[in-house]
Amino acid sequence: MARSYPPVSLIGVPTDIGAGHRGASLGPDALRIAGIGQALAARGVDVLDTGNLAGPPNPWQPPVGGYRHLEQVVEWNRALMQATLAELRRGRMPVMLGGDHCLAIGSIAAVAQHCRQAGKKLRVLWLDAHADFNTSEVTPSGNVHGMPVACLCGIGPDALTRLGGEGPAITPAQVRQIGIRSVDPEEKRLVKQHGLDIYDMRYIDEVGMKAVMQQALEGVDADTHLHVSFDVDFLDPGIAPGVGTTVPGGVNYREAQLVMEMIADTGRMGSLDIVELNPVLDNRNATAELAVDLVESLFGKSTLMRD
Ligand code: NNH
Ligand code: MN
Ligand code: MN
Ligand code: MN
Repeated sequence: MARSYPPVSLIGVPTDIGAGHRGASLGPDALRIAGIGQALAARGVDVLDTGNLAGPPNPWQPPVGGYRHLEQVVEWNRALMQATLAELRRGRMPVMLGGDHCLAIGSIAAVAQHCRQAGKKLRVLWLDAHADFNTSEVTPSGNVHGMPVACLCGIGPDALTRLGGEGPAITPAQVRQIGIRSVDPEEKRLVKQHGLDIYDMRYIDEVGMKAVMQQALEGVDADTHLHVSFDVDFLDPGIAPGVGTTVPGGVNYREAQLVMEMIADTGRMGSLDIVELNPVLDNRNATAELAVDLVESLFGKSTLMRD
């Protein structure tokens, strides 16, 4: 059955401040060039491109106290939190065009605040090869794109854990991670300690993506706001080479489509990050085009008579 979607605001977040490779800052334009705006409009969505946020340049420095570029990461995320809140408050669905995954700290801090005010339950679907639950003590790189889930759960520097006010934005119980296949040794200990709900690639192989998604979406109801944080390295590098941190053995094309289609079927997606796309490493924008194809499915495009 055809579903109608709320109006969408695209928010460009041209930063690679939290990443280990330069180039994710070009992601927003690569997604535009791949036709993300036109694809949504063709789905009947009222789509507004709000342009790119501004933020500090990448100083490309080694870590200080376990973080690279913390000050700049905070500045980008403050700006994004305000922009995301503004779109939510005027009744539009924010779609973040990243940018590296540190930007999910700002987007989800805003979404969490909005949900608290609106009395909605927040569920975060984290589609990624990585758990992104590192801390300054255990990070192998100092790159903050490996830390956003921990920061959102209150584990990290005050400037990031309190972005949206007092107290953590979310609890681990609100998060479902899918596609995971690279977790650093000490990060493993932390995700176990905090009870993160992880559907890793082995589990996907064993039970299949349909069962995984049914479990990850269990309990999503009319009062739920679903935030989808789509790290493009979730996908197998064979189909999605344009990311900084490829990990073999990722989600294939059909599995990815099913993930997006089952999210669309809930009708509850309220916000979306598209992150880690790195056009410098891509093959003629193929990864951006694939991301747009999958976003169409998130907005209900399907084969035959289902849409
Ligand atoms: N776990 C590694 C780190 O913290 C890599 C993180 N890279 C990502 N995360 N792309 O999604 O440095
Ligand atoms: Mn990530
Ligand atoms: Mn990743
Ligand atoms: Mn599609």
